[in-house]
Amino acid sequence: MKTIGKSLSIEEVEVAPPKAREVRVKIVATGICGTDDHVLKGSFPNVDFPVIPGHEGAGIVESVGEGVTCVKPGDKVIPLCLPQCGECSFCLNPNTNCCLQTHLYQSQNLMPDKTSRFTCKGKQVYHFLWISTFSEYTVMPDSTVVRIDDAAPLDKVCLFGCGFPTGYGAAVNTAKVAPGSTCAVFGLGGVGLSVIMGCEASGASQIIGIDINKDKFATAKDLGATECINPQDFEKPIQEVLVEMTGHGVDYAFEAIGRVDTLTAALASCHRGSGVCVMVGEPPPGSQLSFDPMMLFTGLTLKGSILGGWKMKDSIPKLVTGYLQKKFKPDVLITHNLPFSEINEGFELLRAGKSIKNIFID
Ligand code: COD
Ligand code: ZN
Ligand code: ZN
Repeated sequence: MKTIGKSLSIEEVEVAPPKAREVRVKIVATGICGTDDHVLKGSFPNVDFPVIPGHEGAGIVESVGEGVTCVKPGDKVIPLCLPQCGECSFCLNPNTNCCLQTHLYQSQNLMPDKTSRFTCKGKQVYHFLWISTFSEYTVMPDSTVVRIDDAAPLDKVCLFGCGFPTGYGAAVNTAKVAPGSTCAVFGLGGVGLSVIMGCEASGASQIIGIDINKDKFATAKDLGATECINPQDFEKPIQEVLVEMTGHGVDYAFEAIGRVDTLTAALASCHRGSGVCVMVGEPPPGSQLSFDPMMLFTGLTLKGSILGGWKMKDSIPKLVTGYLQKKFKPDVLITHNLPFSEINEGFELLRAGKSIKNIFID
């Protein structure tokens, strides 16, 4: 549980039974995503405290409320940090995965009936993105949970709740990286490394990883990066270095850090006639992007990608099945397996750049 200004504390929390169209899940494994750290730092918009964060988990359905037909007790499931209600105009639009129930359009700090299922010492505790995976039991609407293959190892496939599909999908869905192309990936955390996996799977011939932490380079190269560079090693701006390395700029640039300066650099490193820049990270609330509009005039494209463009209910089970068929290797991202009691140590490791993905098991 998190109260603003403090690290996480582990508390006894009462978790009420699911109401109609809600599901109570026993979380078996959860990862930490960079966004959870944004919540702890207070830089994720519209979070109410005290809150139970966590949005990259996997578990087993414990009970279901009235009217739930998509899952039943005993099913292995992944909670979805991006809902797919299946009914709103966004869900019916094949060109977006951003359901109107996401936190971008309505608060997900309380259940849809505006009450909480969490109580601690008699006081209400808030939900995070409706799924709060840093909890032994958690309740979520049925639009934010999906059944996965019974054979799926939950301590691995929890990564399909956010980090892996976010990065991989940015390359294969949002950018649609073409074979033989050149790519630059800014930020080599769990998300950026998953972008590299997507570029590699798409047949890119040059994949350049960019990070200020050189310790990330070896994994990036294992996953398909052809070169890795640290902007601090150059006198000139990194976009100029990338343009020189590729002739006229990269075909695709991905920003997976969540900063405006690196987004501007990613944009400027793209091929001016045909490059595609994909914004994967979320810059701090209230920030503004400033660039010469002539950059777009000759054909450069700037796009955003949330959760890799996947409609999550439709796609996550298929991705998990693909993992069981050895089509993806997100396990490479798991650097630490820790007991849940060490969750704060996990955040310390992430902030110190010593871990990529920490997985917590009950
Ligand atoms: N230049 C180069 N690299 C940098 C810089 C810099 N100025 N600053 C930091 N980095 C590197 C770090 O060394 C690190 O390796 C990497 O950037 C960031 O990695 P992590 O491990 O901290 O973060 P991830 O990969 O787990 O997550 C990154 C996101 C950008 C996706 C995340 O923080 C974010 O912005 N999330 C919100 C976007 C969203 O909605 N995502 C989907 C749901 S969470
Ligand atoms: Zn995330
Ligand atoms: Zn919807």
